[in-house]
Amino acid sequence: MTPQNFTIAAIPGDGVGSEVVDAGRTVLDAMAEHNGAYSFTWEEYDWGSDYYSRTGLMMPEDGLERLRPVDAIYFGAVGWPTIPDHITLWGLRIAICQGLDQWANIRPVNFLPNVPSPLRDAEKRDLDWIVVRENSEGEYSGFGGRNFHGREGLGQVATQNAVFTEVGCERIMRYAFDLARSRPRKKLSCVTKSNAQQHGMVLWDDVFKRVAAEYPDVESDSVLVDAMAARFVLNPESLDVVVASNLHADILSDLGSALAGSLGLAASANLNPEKRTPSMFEPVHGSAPDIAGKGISNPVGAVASAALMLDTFGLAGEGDALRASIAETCRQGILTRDVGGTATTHEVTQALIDNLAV
Ligand code: GGG
Repeated sequence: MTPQNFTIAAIPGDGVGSEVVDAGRTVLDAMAEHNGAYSFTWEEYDWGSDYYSRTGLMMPEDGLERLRPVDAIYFGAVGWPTIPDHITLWGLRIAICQGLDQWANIRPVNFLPNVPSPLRDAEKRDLDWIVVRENSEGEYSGFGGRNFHGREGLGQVATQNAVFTEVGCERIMRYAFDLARSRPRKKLSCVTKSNAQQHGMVLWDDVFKRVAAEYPDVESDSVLVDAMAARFVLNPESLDVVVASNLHADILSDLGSALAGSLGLAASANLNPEKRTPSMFEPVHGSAPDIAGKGISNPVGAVASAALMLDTFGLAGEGDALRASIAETCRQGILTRDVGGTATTHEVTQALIDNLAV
């Protein structure tokens, strides 16, 4: 039988991005070779901060058109100290997410064996939740401006507008409710700040209430973002699916992965759920310039993101096998420094391959 082939655009980006994307590719290729029923064709793109230094752009003008035909995008990280972060982020990661309408960003918070957590007795508690990030608008609308350069008196004025559309709110709410419905506990918490932000966040709340009425089998509540941050720490057992705006979810998911032990473990998927465009899979962490090039970055976030990619290819059994291998590798204590171990990126990657058979 001819293996089913998937074309994947690899964009390592900056810093540790190339180390963790290499690790993920090595693991995926090993799986394909072992299985034989599927294969991967990789297209490599050198877009990112080095590309910007050479061309003045983070990716070429026709970058999105080049990505459109692939089955998925596998992304590393973006950001480098010599270039302002808003240029690198908007020039690459956000350009792809918004340009390809990857409007749902899912970020599971996974607690793994042997990984020290700041939460007391985390390993004995049943902790497993998933942050759903609205990924197309909100505080990341890009609207605003900076005026009055050099003005006497008040000086410059900057505005940064958050934009919430009814369609944008509704599609992410429905996505999150469907996800909650598919999970055993069937719970959803919607994060808001409508007490202070009396336009966009009130629309967000109104849409949440309207959609919630269609899902009587899902237990749902609405929680202020500040209270939700406290709940992540004080009552994480109460969490199942957490849906939040672009900025709130970005912050809360970093808190979640820190509670799980390290940002280096956290996976994410930027999805176009209608499958009109390719989705993009990337670790939650950034480019980590302080450890880039040392061979000690944690490949688990990138490899767990690859497992999410296998799920969307319809190879869910393979995604589960990869997640099992991650858990087994941690159980064996093969961990990078960020999670208290001494293993290198390469050693963890090799263990992830070896443990696929366990
Ligand atoms: N792999 C994720 C990544 O590179 N993130 C860089 C970053 O600064 N992200 C902030 C954001 O997306 O809001």
